[in-house]
Amino acid sequence: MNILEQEFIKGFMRMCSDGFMQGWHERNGGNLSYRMKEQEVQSIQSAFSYQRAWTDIGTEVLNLANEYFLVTGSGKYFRNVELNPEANIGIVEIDATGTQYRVVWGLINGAVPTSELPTHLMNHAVKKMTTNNLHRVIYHCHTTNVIALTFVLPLKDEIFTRELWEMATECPVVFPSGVGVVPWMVPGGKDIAVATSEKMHNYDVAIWAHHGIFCSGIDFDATFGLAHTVEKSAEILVKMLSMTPHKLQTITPAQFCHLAKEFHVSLPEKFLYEK
Ligand code: 2HA
Ligand code: ZN
Repeated sequence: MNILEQEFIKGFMRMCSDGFMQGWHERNGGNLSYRMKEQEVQSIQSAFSYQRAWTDIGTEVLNLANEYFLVTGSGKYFRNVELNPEANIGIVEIDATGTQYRVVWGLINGAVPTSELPTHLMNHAVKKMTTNNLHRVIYHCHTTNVIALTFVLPLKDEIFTRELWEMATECPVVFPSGVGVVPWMVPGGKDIAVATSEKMHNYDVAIWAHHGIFCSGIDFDATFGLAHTVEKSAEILVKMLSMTPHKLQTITPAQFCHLAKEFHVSLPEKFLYEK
């Protein structure tokens, strides 16, 4: 059995390359994690090594106890993942208390998981609970146009959601619950992990002001597609604002309601305010 032949590893690596090609992963920017299925763990567990030390996560994720995650490495470049997976990504096991992890495969030469591990794991913990175990992918990327917008739009969930929805008809269908906005915070620790995971109770997308986005989804396609849709919409908004600060016409709340009915999605009232 070859670990690198596993479908979930191939999907993970393809997503890293796709994100790099979008321009969202300059240098070591961004990180990705995947919560493995039990049968995926079983099928490759014989190749795991349990020699490496347990390390504090820096937060507690009790409902992820004993689970395994495929993660990108700290300081590693997305563009290098496909070239040398064992050096740039790895599998970590969470201990029985949900407070420690250890590397069981990959991340060779003493490499460690992403500096955003606390946010990834706290988001997984929330999504495992709120999606009835369905969501498995958490993705962080430095999406250029979303970041640009965090300098000119008020950092409010209602405003970002509504502006992004208005820029492309498919947006309310792709992210009907909306997007959350986390104000600027120091990355890489528990505080930003707590703030982000609070947003993940309501949304599948959390924007980090002046930094990037976090997305959650059931698989690599859905999660990458979500980031792609949000960033495309942000790009249209940046273009529109570059032409004029005023829209001559847009999609109205009544039209969003019509769309929601036809596409069988429910859109929270708080985003359908009259301007
Ligand atoms: O460098 O993106 O947020 C990795 C990051 C930290
Ligand atoms: Zn980042």
